[in-house]
Amino acid sequence: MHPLLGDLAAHGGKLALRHGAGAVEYRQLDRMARAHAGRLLAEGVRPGDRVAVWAEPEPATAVALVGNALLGAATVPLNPALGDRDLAHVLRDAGPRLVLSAEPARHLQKTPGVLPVRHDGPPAALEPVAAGAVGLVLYTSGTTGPPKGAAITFGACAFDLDALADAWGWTAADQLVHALPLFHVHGLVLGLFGTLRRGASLQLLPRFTPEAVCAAMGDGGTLLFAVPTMYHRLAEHAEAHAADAARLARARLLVSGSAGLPVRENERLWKLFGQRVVERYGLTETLIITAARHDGPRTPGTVGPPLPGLELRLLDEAGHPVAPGSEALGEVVVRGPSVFPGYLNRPDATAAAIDAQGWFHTGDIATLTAAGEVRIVGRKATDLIKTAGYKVGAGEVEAALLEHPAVREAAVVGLPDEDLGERIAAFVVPYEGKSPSPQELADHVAALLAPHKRPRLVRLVPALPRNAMGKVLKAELARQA
Ligand code: MLC
Ligand code: AMP
Repeated sequence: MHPLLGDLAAHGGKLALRHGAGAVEYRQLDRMARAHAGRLLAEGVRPGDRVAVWAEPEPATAVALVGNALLGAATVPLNPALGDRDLAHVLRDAGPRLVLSAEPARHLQKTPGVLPVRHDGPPAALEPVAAGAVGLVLYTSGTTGPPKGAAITFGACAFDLDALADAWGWTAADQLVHALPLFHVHGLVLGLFGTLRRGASLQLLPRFTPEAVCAAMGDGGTLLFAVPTMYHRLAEHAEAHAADAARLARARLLVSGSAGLPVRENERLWKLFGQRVVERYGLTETLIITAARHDGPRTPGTVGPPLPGLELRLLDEAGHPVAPGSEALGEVVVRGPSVFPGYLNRPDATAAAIDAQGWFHTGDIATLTAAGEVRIVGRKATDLIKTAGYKVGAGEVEAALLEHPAVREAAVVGLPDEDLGERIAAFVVPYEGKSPSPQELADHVAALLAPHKRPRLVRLVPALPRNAMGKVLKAELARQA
């Protein structure tokens, strides 16, 4: 039995995955994934090796992700829109044995050795995989420097998914509507692996649009996982399309996460869909650590209680746990089976995040209600931005801007945004005689890093406001904007 995926073939002819008109049954998925694993073995890949996969939202990608897991290889999923600088960093840092893609022609220029996903050979007989083996390396941004590769074990995923299944009454009868990227925890661990661990079904959409999500919910979908930006766009759409609002209203459960859902938006969704969206909270490094229950209170503005089996505390500035119901602020720290073992090649960053007692320090600031629900109110680091559910470091965007020949200085902040939660704004001091256009600078960042890291607002300024020590006053910039 695989520690994360169990025995896929045991689900027989049950629908695993739909994509457009295509459908894949569990026994087909199992056979294709084992054929993929056999092909990896033939290419010299061994359990424990890393294999990169361009994460196109396609069935062949799912086959590669599942097949890698069955073999015990660690998948390094790549955002199909990844820019040159971030891609080079990930490939250098992770050192994958192979780079695979469902659409290799699309990535040939950036990864010349990329191989097509193939699953037409004989299925491999595979060795047992340990629960403690690393199954994923997921790249996540910090305040400065390039993204860090978080190592995630199969066992951590299994623990987390079982806790969530209990919280949400998630069973084999559910059909998840999936329009999230397959290269982060939300879409990959919860959406894809979560569905397969339950023996449930998935509708994999080629991209998020409100129309496509509503149509899929009306076509057998029972469960929706989405980020607040998606719920915002669904609300806008549903207000103008009553039939689609009714399709979402019939959902068994609507779940939001990866960023805070504003209370006002939550109320709007309640009015539109007649049910409260269920919120949950987590990080790449810890997986999901709190969740509202399907049969419990869904208090707007809170992300539910800690999942059973995890220890969670809020530490005040003196390092003392705050009491539930006290309204006192504290940093969320967490310990338990879903916490990652560390960042790849970064013992320094791992030691900074996990203390000697094994507590992972999230950097998120929260309060605890008297009922033990967590209310996230902010973040310790102002240089981390959450935009459309993606974490972006101000430092990485500033570094990319400084590589543009017209940019002398740059400062990046997150501004409040109704749709994105936070919008990346860049303040740029150009070299004398230069006046790069906002579009040019946004394109430059998108090409180096990724489109979601591009600034949505660029302002050319003669100088950056600084304090006596020379430090840029980012709060002042945000106020000006
Ligand atoms: C625009 N585009 C550009 C561009 N300007 N591309 C390159 N250069 C430029 N200068 C393109 C974009 O690539 C995209 O293209 C299109 O324009 C629209 O871009 P957008 O408005 O930025 O976003 P959109 O495609 O509308 O997507 C919105 C979204 C997406 C909500 C669907 O942001 C999303 O999927 N977010 C989810 C993030 C997520 O899963 N986070 C989980 C992290 S895990 P094209 O071709 O693509 O249309 C985690 C843990 C936890 O946080 O708790 O879950
Ligand atoms: P990532 O590193 O991309 O996994 O992002 C993790 C961060 O997303 C957390 O540290 C939080 O700041 C934020 N986050 C995730 N879920 C929620 C939520 N439900 N409410 C508020 N913030 C969230």
